[in-house]
Order: sequence, then structure tokens, then C-alpha cells
Amino acid sequence: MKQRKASVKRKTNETDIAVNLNLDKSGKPEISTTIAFMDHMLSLFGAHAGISLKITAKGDTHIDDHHLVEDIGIVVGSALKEALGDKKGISRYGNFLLPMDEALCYVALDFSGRFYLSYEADIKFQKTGFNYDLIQEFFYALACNAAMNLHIKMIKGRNNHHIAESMFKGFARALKQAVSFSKDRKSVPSTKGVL
Ligand SMILES: [Mn+2]
Repeated sequence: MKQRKASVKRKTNETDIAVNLNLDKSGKPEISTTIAFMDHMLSLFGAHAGISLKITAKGDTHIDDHHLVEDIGIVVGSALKEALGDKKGISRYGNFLLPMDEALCYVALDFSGRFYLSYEADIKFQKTGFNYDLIQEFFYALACNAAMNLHIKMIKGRNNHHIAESMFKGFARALKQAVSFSKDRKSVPSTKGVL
């Protein structure tokens, strides 16, 4: 069977990003975004999704991390959509409740071909370090470009790093289920016949 993979490059006046992913191969993630926190989150994502993931990204982070984080979401989302192709035989849905120490997040997703994001997280503003507000921007851009219905709900948590990690790992585990093959590998998992 043909492996489901995609290479997507996107270059604008603000960012320059390349994503290589293979849903049917696992391996050590190779992530280099110039934002150490995003390298950490995306490495977790690749590892827990059980996919091969390579990302190189740079951008106008002298302004702030906004453009780069959002645009990485765009390119990862586009690569997922391309790799999934006609979605024949996939499970389509995935959900995971992921604990990370005191933090607990629930993620549910559907590769429906339609975009929807529900994001509920009570993340406290932090004066220094990564701007955690950008996590929502990242998932918005990713879900939109992957044509995915994505629900992320923080059930509880105190530490921002733990909360973020439970989201990215939960997202990865839900995605792993959704892209896995069902018993009937031939049909598109929709009564419409198309996703
Ligand atoms: Mn960590």
C-alpha cells in the first residue's frame, strides 16, 4: 500500500517553513523552529502521534512569535490534508483524555472535511517566556488547513507548560486513532461517500 506522506513548503515575507510528514512511518521527530518551546511541543506531537515528522521553520520572531507559530499550524495542517488524500479506510474520529501531572485535557477530532475549532483553556498570562495565547492560534490554523473538526478542552491544570503538553500529547494521540485504518480499508468513512 502507498504510504501517506506529504512535503509542504510555504514562504512569505514573514515566515519560511518546510514540513515533511509520513503517517505510515514512525521515527525520531526532527524539529527546528527557532522557538524552543514549539520545538518541544512539536517533538511531543510527532512522537505521540507515531508519525515521521520533520519541520524547519524561521520567521520574523524579532517582532514576536505570532506569525511563525500560526504559519507552522498552516503548513502542518496542509501537510496532514495532503497526506490523508481521499481518506479511504481511515478511522476518521479520534479522542483522548490526557493527564500530565496536575493538568488534564480532553481532545476530540474528526477529519470531516469541514473546519471547526472549539478551544476552552484557562491559561494564565505569563510575563516572560512563551506566549501561551499562541497555542490557540496554532490549533486554529492547523484545524482550518487540515479541514478538521477539533475540540480541545482543558479539564484542569495549574502549570502552563503542563497544560500545553497535555494538549499537544492529547491531540497527537487522538490524531493517531483518527488516521489509523479501520477493518474495512476500502471505503470512505462517511455515508455521503466523500469526506
Ligand atoms: Mn515538557
